[in-house]
Amino acid sequence: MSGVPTAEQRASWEERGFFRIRGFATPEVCEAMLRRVTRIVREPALAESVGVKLVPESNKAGMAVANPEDAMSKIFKLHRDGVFADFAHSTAVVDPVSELIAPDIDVFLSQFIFKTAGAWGQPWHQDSFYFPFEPARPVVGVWLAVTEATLANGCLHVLPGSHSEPVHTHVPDRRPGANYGYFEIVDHDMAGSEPVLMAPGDLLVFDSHLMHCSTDNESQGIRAAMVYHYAAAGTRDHTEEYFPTVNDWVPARRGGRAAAAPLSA
Ligand SMILES: O=C(O)CCC(=O)C(=O)O
Repeated sequence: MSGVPTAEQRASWEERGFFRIRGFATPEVCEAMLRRVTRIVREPALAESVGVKLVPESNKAGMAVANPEDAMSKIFKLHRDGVFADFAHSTAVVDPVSELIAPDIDVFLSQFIFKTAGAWGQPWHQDSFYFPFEPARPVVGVWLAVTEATLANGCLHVLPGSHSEPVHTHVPDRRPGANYGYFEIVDHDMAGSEPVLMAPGDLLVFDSHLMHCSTDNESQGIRAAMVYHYAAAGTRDHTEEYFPTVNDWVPARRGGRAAAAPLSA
């Protein structure tokens, strides 16, 4: 998408730490993503061949559900697979993201978030807490609304301007039964936060120091999102020294153009 980021988006990036692109992905792409993850969750052999990591929704453990995906929180490591790889390596994504990072970038993390009815939100955090990298930044996240994101179904909330903060102390999510890997910031006033309401296909581009959270899904439907993270090629990743890692560094842009997506499993 040429002309992105626009001057207005660039100003929002500098001052607020994020910008939004309305109608970025087509309904067909969103539907294809949802169809594919549903197959992956229902077919263990497929999940294994794609090499994903499945993370169940902790607060639904042991609950009887109609379909396996109803109890699934996230699927990591999708960015080598079909529609997910195509999106991650598209010129429309990597060109604007490279303008925020460097000409040569890698996609190193991807996750599909199901957020089905009753799923809990993720508490206030900065993604860079999970990214002990050299150089530490810039790291850019892109959050694609696969379905609508509303106040009722657990949209994201962001604290504009918080990207200029260092990474704060994060403590394990204090809710009994909280999801695997959830940590939260408890030493910062989030009073200036705002919800990010999204239509299917809208994209949020955000700085990895931006404080953000999501609320519980109190609706009867799904609030699905596909999230990718990008950093400069050649970044040294120390995650393994701190956490079990699901990072998988794949070239996304080289020599001034989008790098080809790896062949799917
Ligand atoms: O989509 C959500 O509910 C939370 C996502 C999030 O906070 C993240 O990807 O860092």
